[in-house]
Amino acid sequence: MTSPIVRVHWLNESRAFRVLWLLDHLKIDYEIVPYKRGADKRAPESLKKVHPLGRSPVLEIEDRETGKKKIIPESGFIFQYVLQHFDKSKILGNDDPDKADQIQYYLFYSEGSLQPPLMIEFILSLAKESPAPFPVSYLVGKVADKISEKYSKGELKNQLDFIENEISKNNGYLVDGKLSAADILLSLPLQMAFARGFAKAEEYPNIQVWSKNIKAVDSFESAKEKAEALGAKF
Ligand SMILES: N[C@@H](CCC(=O)N[C@@H](CS)C(=O)NCC(=O)O)C(=O)O
Repeated sequence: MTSPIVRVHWLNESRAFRVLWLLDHLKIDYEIVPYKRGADKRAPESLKKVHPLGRSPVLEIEDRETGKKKIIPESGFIFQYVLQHFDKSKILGNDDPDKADQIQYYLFYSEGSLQPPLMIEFILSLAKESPAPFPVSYLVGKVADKISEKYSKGELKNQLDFIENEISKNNGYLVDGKLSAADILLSLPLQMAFARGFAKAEEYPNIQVWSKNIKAVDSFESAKEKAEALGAKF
């Protein structure tokens, strides 16, 4: 059986970089279909031709013999699909069923639990930065701070404390003391939490070391080069 054509619908400054990293780590040949965000930061309409939601990443698998295409949206689902179909020797999965379940858990956890408070913090920061005359700017700032204080800041802390502890219990990684799909998927939201100033790096030393260590692999560099060739900034 011939291997299918694998295409990544990649949007700049998005969650899609992780899919390149995942595929590079598994040494899977793939094509990149690039999309560029507009001035409004949204994806171009052409992405909706791939999947109606018009979001990236989307993985496309094309059977070379029949031409039949399968469209796989949603980062966690893409990771699950790739592990199931392209990682038979469990390079980024795990032979131990309990450990494999833990990896699966993180594939759901990323968008289900970690991204929501991060997204709220991000929207609140945009609201605070948006130009508005006084006293509107003052009131918006007050309301944003209140929502952050009552919900998203505490919830983000809850999530980061959990991850910090898991990394310490699992010898520097999320599962089984070695790089897995879980680490690659969580790399982006955890990096964002600190880069956007929603959490202080010095309060999470294990996450900082983890973040550096997981990127010390050839697959990160090769994926980065591919993304940079398309204009990505790191
Ligand atoms: N839950 C989805 C989220 C996909 C998503 O929102 N992607 C963003 C980039 S990180 C996007 O395509 N944004 C473009 C837009 O909103 O127009 C996933 O994990 O893949």
